[in-house]
This record gives sequence, structure tokens and C-alpha cells, in this order.
Amino acid sequence: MSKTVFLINGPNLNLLGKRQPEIYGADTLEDVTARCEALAQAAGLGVVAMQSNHEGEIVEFIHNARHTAEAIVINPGAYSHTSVAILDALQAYDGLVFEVHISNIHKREAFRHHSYISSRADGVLAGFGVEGYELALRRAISLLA
Ligand code: CA2
Repeated sequence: MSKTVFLINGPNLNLLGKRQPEIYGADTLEDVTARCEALAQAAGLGVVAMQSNHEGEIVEFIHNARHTAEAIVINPGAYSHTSVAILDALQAYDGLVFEVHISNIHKREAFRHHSYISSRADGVLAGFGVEGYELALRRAISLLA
């Protein structure tokens, strides 16, 4: 059975490509997901993608990963800066975790500089635009090979 990577996007990321292209770029979340699926498929892996604007749904999706996915690539959006619940869910997960931020959160407002998720992440990418998702996925692929 092929290995699976969960691709999780948090609040407002469903608006990718539709608003604020100067910060988040012109690609839609569907574009990003399709590229990640193609990259994973070429490496013999599966991707299960979800986006939610609700913290509890993200927590439950991470619970599902415990018996289903070998790695998680997650952009928790604004929950990065607030959510102990998502951190706790990731700490109860044994696989690889990569945190992605499209923008460089360290170059933005001070409240974005801290992420609760980073203390659990095996790697963190910020400021690589939407390419960050594929870079994180490439790292997962090489570690899972
Ligand atoms: O840079 C990132 O990827 C962020 O995780 C994006 C979050 C922000 O709260 C974090 O500080 C950094 C916001 C996501 C909002 O996404 C939108 C995309 C297009 C248009 C409007 C919002």
C-alpha cells in the first residue's frame, strides 16, 4: 500500500488566488493541491488534501492522520499564532510534520512571528510563496523513501 501525506490548509486559505495576490500570489488552492498531487503521484505517494476555516475540524483531521498518513504538510493560517489545540493534536501524531507559510511571517507584524506549531514541526518554510508546499512535500518524499 502506498504511503500518504495529508495536506492541511487552515482558515481563509480557500481564498488563495482570489484576494491579496500581492501577499499570497495568483495561484488558487486548487492549483497548489493539483501540483502537490502530481508530485506525490510521481513519487508513488498519495495526497489527501483538506482546507477548513474551523479549528476543531482541523484537529479531527489530524486525529485521522494518526492511522492513515505518514506525513502532514500544514499551513495552519492564523491558527499558527493562536492554537494550542492544533499543537496538541500534532503532538499526538507520530509522523512527519512540515509547517508551511506562503508569506515570510517574520517580515510581517510581530503577532505573526510566533507559531505554536513550529515546536512540533520537523521543518518550517516561510516566504517561499506557494512553492513552499511543494518544497515541504519534496522533503517528506525524500524522508519517506
Ligand atoms: O503566510 C501564510 O501562509 C499565513 O499562514 C497565511 C495566514 C496568516 O494569518 C499567517 O500569519 C501567515 C492567512 C491566510 C489568509 O489567506 C488568504 C489568501 C488569499 C486571500 C486572503 C487571505
